[in-house]
Amino acid sequence: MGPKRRSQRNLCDGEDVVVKRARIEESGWTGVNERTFIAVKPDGVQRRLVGEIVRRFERKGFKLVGLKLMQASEELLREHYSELRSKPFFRGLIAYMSSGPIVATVWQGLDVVKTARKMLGETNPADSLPGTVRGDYCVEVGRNVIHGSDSVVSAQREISLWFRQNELQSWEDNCSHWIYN
Ligand code: D4T
Repeated sequence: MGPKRRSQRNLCDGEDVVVKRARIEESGWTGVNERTFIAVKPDGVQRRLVGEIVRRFERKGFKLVGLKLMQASEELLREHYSELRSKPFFRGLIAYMSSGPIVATVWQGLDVVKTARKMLGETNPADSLPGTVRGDYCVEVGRNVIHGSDSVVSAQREISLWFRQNELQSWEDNCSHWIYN
């Protein structure tokens, strides 16, 4: 398969079809329109942490624009973690991430990428402060409950990988003037 065709494929449901991927509009992803990809990993779903994690992002003031419970294919996960493919933990990571359903979400707001990473904590839960998701709810790096994009560019790539364009909602936030001045 040539690179062009591959880049047009949507891997989020394993279908080998050309579909509209979530559109990346550089100018629309700045300021209060910045978006990030947050996923509750299989251990987070099994341990009933979905509600708690969504609650934290809602209460912070971020806007939910995409959410779905899904079984990620190995192909999608290999693409998502492609930068880590040479790491010794890669196979185990793919097995863990495909071991059960994931809750994939997209959140929008000012500095949401950076802030979400702080709310998640460090990759290794032992380095994560109490009050962060990983600091409060997990112990080991290989079961660290949650994923969050590490940059705006990664967020754009990940959102377009995991979501179709019509799965992301634009909705009027009636309390935005209580969150932003
Ligand atoms: P993710 O991408 O899951 O949010 O994690 P981070 O962004 O915080 O960290 P990462 O990309 O370096 O690691 C991805 C994923 O691999 C697992 N992992 C990581 C692991 O099992 N063993 C390891 O030694 C490391 C470094 C955990 C997260």
